[in-house]
Amino acid sequence: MDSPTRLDIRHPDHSESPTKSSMDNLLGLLRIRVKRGVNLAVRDVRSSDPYVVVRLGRQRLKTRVIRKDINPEWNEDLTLSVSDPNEPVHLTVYDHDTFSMDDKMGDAEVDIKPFINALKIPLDGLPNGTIITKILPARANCLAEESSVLWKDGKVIQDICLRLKNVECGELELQLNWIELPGAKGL
Ligand SMILES: [Ca+2]
Repeated sequence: MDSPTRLDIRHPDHSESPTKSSMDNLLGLLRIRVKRGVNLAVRDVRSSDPYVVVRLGRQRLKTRVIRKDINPEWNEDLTLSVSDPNEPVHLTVYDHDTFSMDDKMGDAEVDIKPFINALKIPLDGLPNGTIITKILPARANCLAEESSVLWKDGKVIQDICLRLKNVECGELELQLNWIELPGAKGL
């Protein structure tokens, strides 16, 4: 039989570029203000040199090291791109050491769903400081105290105080902000 040779022809036009597809899934940017640590664990002789590593999916960002302070004030903004609101943000505190491996000073997760859901509600015209959602501390989250999602200065923010796990002591204070991205899928 005279059958033509089948060729496996790939059509490059049909394959999406990774840049485009990741942009299609992008909801926007989550800006985490890492404000301060409170009563963090001692990992050197009398103090620690703490910094915070923030992870979301494959993204990993960190604050600067603050020397010899277990009540450090970072007030540093770390910005992550969000594609899946069900994915929690992981935070780990480390003690920087010059001549050995950095020691862990606890970790925590943040569920960003309540914050993302609040962003979908039309809020224009609400009085400044209106509380949209409150999240209570529970066994399933790492909250040290009640956390509020607020309408403040024309935007949605969430203040969070985390109790660090896998460590003897320490809390971490954060604030969540949202940045809409032109060209992204959005909420
Ligand atoms: Ca150290």
